[in-house]
Amino acid sequence: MNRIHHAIFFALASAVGTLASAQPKVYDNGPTITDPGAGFQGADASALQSQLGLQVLSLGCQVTQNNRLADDFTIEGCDSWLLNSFEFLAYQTGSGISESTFTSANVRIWDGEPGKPGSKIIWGDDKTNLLTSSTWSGIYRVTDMTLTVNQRPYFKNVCDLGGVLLQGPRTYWIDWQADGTIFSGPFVGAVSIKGETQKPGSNAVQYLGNQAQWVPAIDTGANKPAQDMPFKINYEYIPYDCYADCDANCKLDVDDFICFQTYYSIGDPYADCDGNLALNIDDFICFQTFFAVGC
Ligand SMILES: [Ca+2]
Ligand SMILES: [Ca+2]
Ligand SMILES: [Ca+2]
Repeated sequence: MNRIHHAIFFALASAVGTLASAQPKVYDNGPTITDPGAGFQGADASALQSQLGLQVLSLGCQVTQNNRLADDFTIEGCDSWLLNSFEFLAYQTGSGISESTFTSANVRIWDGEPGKPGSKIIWGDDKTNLLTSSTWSGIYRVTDMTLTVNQRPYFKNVCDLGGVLLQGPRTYWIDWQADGTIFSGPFVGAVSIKGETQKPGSNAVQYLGNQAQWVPAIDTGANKPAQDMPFKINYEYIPYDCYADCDANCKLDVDDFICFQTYYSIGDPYADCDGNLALNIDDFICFQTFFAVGC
């Protein structure tokens, strides 16, 4: 809990101070390159590791089939993320690398796992094209038996999220689909880690348009390991800084008044809201002011 609040009380500048402390960050859901530089003409290879028993080269997220991919990310504590953009790798078989064939992508954000009771979409839709760029990633999707095949060039597709503000503590899900000028795909291979059949804790899901349901994104090979999908989120990290949230539970309610009174009664410096080194009625007024401003 931040108790250094006195200086900003009279300016009531806490909201401004919070935004000023935002830091650019990248959430990366996992690697794709298994064999750096071992692909076609020295490109990086993202190989399906068939020698480990894996069988699924990629999963579809085709607009034309109404297939989608979804995976989760977690915001810890009471901190907030201001989401700027979403990046995903995908390929269309046989596209070449000189020019992207991708034409559109749509993205949604959920407050829980898609398809589960109680989960709902809190941002985005399945229509709006958010694709702002699509560039050759330098990575080919291949198998470990065919490392230098150049038929599946991964493109890095960037989608504008326009500053969605999400608060922790919560696990959110993001789902996406894409379209392009080639009939095949778009396809995405799972997060790939050399020597491993899965990223620990993998739990991605795929929406199958022809079944109208979400299903686990598992590999059908040995032991059917669950998979995660590669994606990145570029965001501004906004640390939580809220004096009035006395009990630090990420929200303001009557319990925070009780908490303040408790600190006041024991003479804790926290209760010296106006910072004049004395505890009196002015500190109650000060606290009420912070509370009214909110977090
Ligand atoms: Ca996951
Ligand atoms: Ca609280
Ligand atoms: Ca005081």
